[in-house]
Amino acid sequence: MNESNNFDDVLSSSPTTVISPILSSLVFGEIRKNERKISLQEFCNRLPQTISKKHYGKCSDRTKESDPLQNLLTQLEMSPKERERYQYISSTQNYTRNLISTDNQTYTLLLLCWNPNSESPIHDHPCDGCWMKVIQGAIREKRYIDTSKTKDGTTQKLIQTSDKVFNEEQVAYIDDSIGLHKICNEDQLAMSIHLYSPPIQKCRVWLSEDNAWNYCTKEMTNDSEFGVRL
Ligand code: CSS
Ligand code: FE2
Repeated sequence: MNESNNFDDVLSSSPTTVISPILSSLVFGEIRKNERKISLQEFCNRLPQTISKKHYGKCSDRTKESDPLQNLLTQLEMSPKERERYQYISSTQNYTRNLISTDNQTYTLLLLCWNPNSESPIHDHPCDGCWMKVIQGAIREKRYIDTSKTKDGTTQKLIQTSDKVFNEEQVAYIDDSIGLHKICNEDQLAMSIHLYSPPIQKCRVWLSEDNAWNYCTKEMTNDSEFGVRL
């Protein structure tokens, strides 16, 4: 089902024949929330078109539910079998990175498995965007801004701007124009799907929020690819 078909469905199922633009967008939003769930297979089939420049531009507000990629991620429901294939867990790491799909050009899709009481360092995202959907447990995201970059920034510290818990099914979005973040799992094993566009090979990590200049570059490595442990 593509976007225009969805919209046709909404219009044809509406009891009114004339819908104002504002009303139609509200109706559309409501219907989108209730859209049917899609398997990982269908998600991967629809991803290239949804992400392609032709259908997706910077004009979309990616922080909103109406964002085409947020919307597609919201619909995703991995079956236990689909999850089983990618959920490689390692007790010796904070989290594992498990590659599900990539075209090596426009996107990378990963399943991250977070051990209990684990966290990532504060890091950036040298790509146009990072979408995250929690599929098991709860993920806490702390966001920061680097004040050493702003004209009046005098402290040279990272300043925490938000602290939010994302529960199962919730989708988050971040890019470097929004800030840096750190992901924490304070409870049982958690899992999240991460979509990076374009793919990222490295990022900057900070060991402390006290010094914005104290960062290093880290190569991103996968722990499994397409269901095969590396
Ligand atoms: N960026 C981290 C996960 S938090 S978005 C990573 O890909 O390893
Ligand atoms: Fe991140």
